[in-house]
Amino acid sequence: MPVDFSGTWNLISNDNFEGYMVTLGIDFATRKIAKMLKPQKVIKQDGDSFYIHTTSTFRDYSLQFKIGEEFEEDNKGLDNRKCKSVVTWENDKLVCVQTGEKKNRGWTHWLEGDDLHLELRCENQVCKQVFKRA
Ligand code: VLZ
Repeated sequence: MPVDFSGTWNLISNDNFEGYMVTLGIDFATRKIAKMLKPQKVIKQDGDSFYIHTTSTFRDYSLQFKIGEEFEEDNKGLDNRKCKSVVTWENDKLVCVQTGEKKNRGWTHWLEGDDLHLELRCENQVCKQVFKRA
């Protein structure tokens, strides 16, 4: 039985979100706002189906996918680049590969104790976020 990520999660730390956003080409003004945000994630996990909603006072981003099924991702409100994404289990980690213009793009979610961890990758940049249950 895989891990259950379901729940509402609040950001408590955010390392190198700046580097990640620079690599994605997010402009200076947007980065200045975005790095001050404390986004909340709402995750609904039902078997192989996932719904991940990241909300903030500035912008929201939502994603729906099934494990192993490739989908078109538009990254709307982020860098707006389209990519082909697929999410799989690697042991108890949820791993997304986002294939497109940017090399080495993707993310990994896992649980550590009571915390939700997220690593966001793009090219040579890694952003590390930690969330606690709301
Ligand atoms: O998360 O890809 O949980 O999509 C931040 C919104 C959303 C704030 C970051 C506005 C999305 C930023 C991170 C403006 C540039 C992400 C995945 C894993 C699901």
